[in-house]
Formats: sequence, structure tokens, C-alpha cells
Amino acid sequence: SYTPTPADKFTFGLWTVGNPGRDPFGEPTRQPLSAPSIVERLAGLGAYGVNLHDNDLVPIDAAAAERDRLVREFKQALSDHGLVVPMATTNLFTDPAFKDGAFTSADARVRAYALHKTMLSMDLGHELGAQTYVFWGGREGTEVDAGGKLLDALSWFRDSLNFLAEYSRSQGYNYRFALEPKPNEPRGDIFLPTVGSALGFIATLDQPDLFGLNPEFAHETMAGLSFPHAVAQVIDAGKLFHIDLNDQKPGRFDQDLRFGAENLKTAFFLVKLLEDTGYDGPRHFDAHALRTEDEGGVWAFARGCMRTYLILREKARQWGEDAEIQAALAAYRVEDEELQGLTGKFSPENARALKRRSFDREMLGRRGPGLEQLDQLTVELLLGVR
Ligand code: GCO
Ligand code: MN
Ligand code: MN
Ligand code: MN
Repeated sequence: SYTPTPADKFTFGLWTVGNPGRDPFGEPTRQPLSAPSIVERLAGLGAYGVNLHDNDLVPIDAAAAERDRLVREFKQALSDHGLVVPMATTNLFTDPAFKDGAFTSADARVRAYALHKTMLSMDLGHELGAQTYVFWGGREGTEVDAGGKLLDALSWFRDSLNFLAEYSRSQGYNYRFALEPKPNEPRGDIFLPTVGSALGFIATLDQPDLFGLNPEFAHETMAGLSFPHAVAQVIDAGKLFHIDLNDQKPGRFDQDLRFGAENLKTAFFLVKLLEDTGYDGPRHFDAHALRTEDEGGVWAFARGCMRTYLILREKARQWGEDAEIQAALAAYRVEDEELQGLTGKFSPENARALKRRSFDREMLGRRGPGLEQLDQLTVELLLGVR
């Protein structure tokens, strides 16, 4: 049936289905949708939650009374339709004040304003029940490095994250923070461009346990990297706090395509990885309908993201139960108990025994592991002929 329910934990951002189709060359092609109407439609489609930037809900120049009204109406819609807000984040990229960075601006006044704005946005997120707070540093980067701030930027960024982690604790918010790396766009080069960079940076923070990753399919793909490989490393580090699902052609501008629209096989192995490892956080679709579409296309897009995920989840289950695939997999992975005993842990005896041992190097080089057949079986399963 592939009809989602809240138990599947699918989420969208107000900015995703609400995207009016503006691009650098053209005006919006769709009318804006109000936050309560988005909540109603998403709930009708079986989503679990909706995420937001502060300014997706409250305009940056809203007066206090207007803010309160917008928040009240949004909360009413959430409770009427049973949707939650698992994640919140700050818009630190649209306003011209952030044109040369927020936490990494060379202007101390901008850095302070970024902290001010983020604290207020964390207050809003907490009020809405969010438990994960995302940092996507879209403007944190450069086009030219003549400003000489590369090392300063990292320490400004670190100081800001440390400050905000303490703020969260002092307020009793107890957020988990998720860094979202992206290689470029809107900046020529964004700081902490990949999953690996963010993981390395987290280790330098005051409270590394509070920080994890929000990896995005399109972002690693833009960098020419494998998203499943990146996510595996995040899982291995115990840092998969959130995930942004979409699709992307490599070597292009940031496309935010519908999940599974482009790299179906990669999407399959990603879903399999998430399901096999028991990831139980939200599956967030950070994508939007094509600019060509009207509002009907927006809801077809949202339904499509969730359906494709569910279809791939079912395919992953079939893959795990397919006798021929499992036999090919077992043949691929050669185990040897005796060698495992020698190599699993260093001891002087193990080292000596390993050094004395002789290996049939030529046989090892001759062996074909059967990956062509295993991959073809996978393709045929995905194409629906198994
Ligand atoms: C992008 C990013 C953003 C962030 C969002 C939440 O490419 O524009 O993916 O959509 O995910 O700002 O932090
Ligand atoms: Mn993105
Ligand atoms: Mn994007
Ligand atoms: Mn994203």
C-alpha cells in the first residue's frame, strides 16, 4: 500500500513544501502557503512532523503581537492535526546582514547578532517542542580568501557553538545539536564542507556529546561523494542525530530533487542502511517540488518522497530474504575463525604467529568475489522482476 503513517516518522520543512519556486533567474511560480495550511495537508498525507527556521513562521521584522499570533495559530494547527515539530533551526542566510557569514563573519557585530537571533530561535523551537536543533552554515564561507580569516572562522564558529550549547543547558532546553555540512552554495566555499569535516570539528567542541550530524543526500552528492558512505561513517561515530533526504545530479547547482528522483540505487542502499542499523529519528525531506509545478505538484512531490522511501524499505526487506542474493552475499564475505583470532587484537604471540604464516597470494588475487552477479540481482530486484 505504501501509504505513510506517523510511525514512519516522515517530516518536511515549512520551507520545503512551502517553497514558492523562486530561483536566481526567476520569480516565484507558486503562491505562498500558510504554515497552518501546510500542517493540515502534511497530516492528511500521513507525515509525522514539520520542521522550521524561525523566519519560516515569524517574519524577521514581525512585531511581538504578530509573532504571538503566528505561533499561536501554528500550535493550534499542530494540535488539531496531530503533527509534531522535532527539529528547529535558524535562518542565518537570507538577511543581507549575513552576506559574509553569521557566526564566522569578520564583523563582531554580525557574530553577536547571529547569537542573539539563534537564542531567540532556540526559544521558539523549544516552545514548539523541538528536541533537535540544526546548524546549516549556508553563509559561513567565502568566495575570496583575501580576508585571511580561515583559522579565525573556525574559532569563531567553535566559540558560538560552545556558547549556544551552554545557553541550551542553562535554559533547560537540552537540545541535541546537528551540524549540516554542505560544500558550496550559496557561498563559493562553505566552511566544514563535508560530513568528515564536521565530525572532525565536533571533537574540538567543549561538549562534543551534545553535537552530531544532519547529513544531506544532495550535499555529499554535490561534492562528488557517496552519501551512503558518509552516513555509514556518521552512524559508526554515533552521530546520526537527523537526516536530510532529497536527490541531486552531481556537478550541478543545488537541486533539492524529490527523494529517489535521480539516484535510485544509491537511495536504496541508503534506506537499507538506515533500516538495518535501526535509525529511529525523523526521515526529513529537505527538497521541494520542481519550479514547473503548481500546488497539486507540491503535494504529488511530498507524497512521492514518502512513497519512494516506503517502496525502497520494502525492497530492502525483500533483498534480505532473497535466497540467491543472500547466497551471493555469503560467498562474497569470506570468514576464517582462526585468522580472526590472530588479527582481532594485538598480542606479541599473535604478531609472531601472523609473521610466520604464509599466504597464497596468487589464489587471493585470482578469486572473483561475484560482485557483478550480486549487483545485477540487486538491480533486477529494484526493477521489479524478482
Ligand atoms: C540547503 C540546506 C537547507 C538546510 C536548512 C535547515 O541546501 O539550502 O539543505 O535547506 O537544510 O536551512 O538547516
Ligand atoms: Mn540542501
Ligand atoms: Mn537546498
Ligand atoms: Mn538541508
